[in-house]
Amino acid sequence: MIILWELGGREDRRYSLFSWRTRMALAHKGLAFDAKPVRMSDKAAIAFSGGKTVPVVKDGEAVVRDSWKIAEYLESRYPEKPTLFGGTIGQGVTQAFNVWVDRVLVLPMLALIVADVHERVDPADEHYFRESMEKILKMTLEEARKGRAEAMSRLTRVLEPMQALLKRQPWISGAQPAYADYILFSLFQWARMMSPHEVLEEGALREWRERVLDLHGGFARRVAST
Ligand SMILES: N[C@@H](CCC(=O)N[C@@H](CS)C(=O)NCC(=O)O)C(=O)O
Repeated sequence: MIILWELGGREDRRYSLFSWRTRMALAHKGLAFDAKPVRMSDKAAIAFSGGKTVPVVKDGEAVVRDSWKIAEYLESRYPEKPTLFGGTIGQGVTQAFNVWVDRVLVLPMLALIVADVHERVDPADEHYFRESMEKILKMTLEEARKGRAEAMSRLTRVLEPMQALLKRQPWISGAQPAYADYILFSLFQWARMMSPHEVLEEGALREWRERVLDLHGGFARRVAST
C-alpha cells in the first residue's frame, strides 16, 4: 500500500495543495493509498524524506518527495495504468505548466485566501503558518484580509488564459483529463477546503472545476467544502 504524507488542519482537513496533485494522480492511476496527516511545523515527522515539505510518498522501499517528482515516479513505476502525461513530450509540456502555475498562480491565490486558511490550520501550526506566510507575502494576515477585493481582481486577471483555453477544449490536457488538470485544480481544491468564499466567477473555468470534482467517482468532491 502506498503511503502519502500531507498536511492536516482543523477537522482533519487535508489541505495541502501540492498533496492534492498527488492525491489526484493516485486516483487517476487507480492506486490505493493510505494518507497520513502531518502538522506544517512538525518537520521531525517527515525527516525520513530528507526534506521539509509534503507531499511525501512511500511505495515499498521507494521514498519520493515533491509533487512533480512523485508524478514522474508514478508514471514510470506504473506505466500500465492510465497515463498522467501522454508520453515524453506531454511530460515536458506538463512540467512547463507546473512551473508556470507555481510561479504565476500560487501567490495570487495565497494572497486571496491566506487569512481564511490561517483560521483552519491545526491550532499548533497557527504561529508557524502566520510567520512563514507573512514573510512570503510581505504583509500581515490582517492586511491580506483587507486587500481581498484587490487580490480577487489580480487572481481573475492571471487566470484569464485558462478561461480562454477552456472555451476551446474541455480539459487543460486537451480531450481528456490528465496531470496538468490536477496541477491547476489543486489551487481550487485548496480554496474550496479552506475558504468560505467562491474564488471563481461564472464561466468556463468554474465549469471545468466542477468537472474535475466529478472525476474518479467524485473523489475530490467527497471532501467537504468550507
Ligand atoms: N515544490 C514542492 C512544494 C511543496 C510545498 O511547499 N508543500 C507545502 C504544503 S502545500 C509544505 O509542506 N510546506 C511546509 C512549510 O512551508 O514549512 C512540491 O511540489 O511538492
